Formats: sequence, C-alpha cells, structure tokens
Amino acid sequence: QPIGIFDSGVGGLTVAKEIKRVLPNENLIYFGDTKHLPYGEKSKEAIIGYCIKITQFLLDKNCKAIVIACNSATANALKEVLELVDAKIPVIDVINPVAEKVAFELHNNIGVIATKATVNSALYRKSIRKHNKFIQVDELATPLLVPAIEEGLKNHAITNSIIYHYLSNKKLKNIETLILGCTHYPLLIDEIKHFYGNRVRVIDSPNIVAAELKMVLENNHLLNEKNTAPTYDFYLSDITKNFEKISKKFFGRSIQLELKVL
Ligand code: DGN
Repeated sequence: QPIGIFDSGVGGLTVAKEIKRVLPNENLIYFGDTKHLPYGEKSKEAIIGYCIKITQFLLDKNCKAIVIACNSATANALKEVLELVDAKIPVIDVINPVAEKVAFELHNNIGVIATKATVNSALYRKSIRKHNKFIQVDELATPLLVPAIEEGLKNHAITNSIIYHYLSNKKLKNIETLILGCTHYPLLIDEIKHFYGNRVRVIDSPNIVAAELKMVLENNHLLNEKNTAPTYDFYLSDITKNFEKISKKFFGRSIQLELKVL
C-alpha cells in the first residue's frame, strides 16, 4: 500500500524527497493540485473543497497514510481531512510536528514565514504556544516566494531581492530561529541561510515531518518490510511545464506525470 502525499504544486516534493530518503522501501503517490495553485491566496472554503477531493482520491488509491505536505492546506483544512479519514489511516500534517519539536527544544523568539492562508490561521503560534506559552512567535506572510519558486527563479536576482525584502521586515528583527512555514520554501533554503549567516537557525521541516511519519508507521506496524523497488506515482490536476521542469530536477529521476482532474 502506498503513502499519499499532497500539495498545491511542487512544494510538497521537498517533503516527498525526504520521505523517500528516510523510508526508501515505501511506495509513494504524490498529488499536486496545480490547477488550483497557489493555495496561499485562496479562501478557507476553497482550500477545504480541494483538500477533501484530494483526500478522497488518495483513499480510493488505498493509501495506508496521508501526508498533507502543504502548510496552507494544513492550516485551513486539517480538521475536515481528519473528519473524512475518520481515523481509518494516519494523517500527518506539516505544522503540528514542527511546532511540537521547536516548542520543546527551543526557548526563544521564533519567526515563521508562510503564505497568507497560513499566517491568517495563526496555527503555528497557537500550536507552539500550546506546548510552551513563553515562546515569542512572529509570523510574516511572504506571498511572492511561491510564484518565484514555481517560475523556477532559484538563483535569480529577483528572488534574492524578494528574500531580502521579507527577511529585513522588523517583525523578524529579534528572531533566533526561523521556521519555513511553506513547503515550497526549502527550495530556497540556501539563499535564506545565506541572508542570515550564523545568526538564525533555519528549521528543516521536511526532515521533522518525515521522521514523524516513520515513527507513526512503525507504531502502527505499517512499514513496508519488503525490499522490492518502490514505485513513485505523480498525479497533477493540470500538467504544467513548470512542474515538469522543477520536479524532474528536484526529485532526481525521470518522473511520469499523470493528469487527474478532480
Ligand atoms: N506549499 C504550500 C504551503 O506549504 O503552504 C503553499 C503553496 C501555495 O499554493 N501558495
């Protein structure tokens, strides 16, 4: 049985890649909702609608676990996804495991950069403060980063200017730790780390999410023990050149993309 992973576009690939590394025997199904990208600009109702359809698709594909590899989806539709899944299989999101980890490990000022849809929900702050109410959490919406990434503008002066513009914001002035609260952003982690030098610790969210998934699968006796070559299936609601280009470069193998309009 495969693990289902979904995002609005290429962002969830940062999580999928880490899952592939940590769980090399597992079959993966990736769904990128490219037709409705970017989720960060959509209403809560719209995001819930997309997530319900994708979750149903992954359940129909007989997935043994679902990873919501999108912060905007987690922040707006986690409750509805959990209701639909009805505890039949585990659901891992990208916010709660990260919030829990930083709340227990670090006691300082944390900054979060994310889409508008995620920042508006304040889920990072709520989730971190639930575990440790003394941590200062400052969230900043950084909506220009996803389009720059989806346009493949990594290593480009425009993207570096956008990063500079956002990270210089006074809201983030005193932070010691930065959470990349959007699964697209690890694609720019080098540029973000370069901006800060050693001053700020940048959290590796895909790593935390993959570790959480592994633990949950182990605890539920769901790990694939067989050592056969795993399958990686990619479905998109709209097959776009950008996804093709970035996914092949990033996932590191030739990817066969299938169209699945939901
Ligand atoms: N990758 C998504 C996230 O983590 O929020 C958002 C991308 C988008 O659709 N704007």
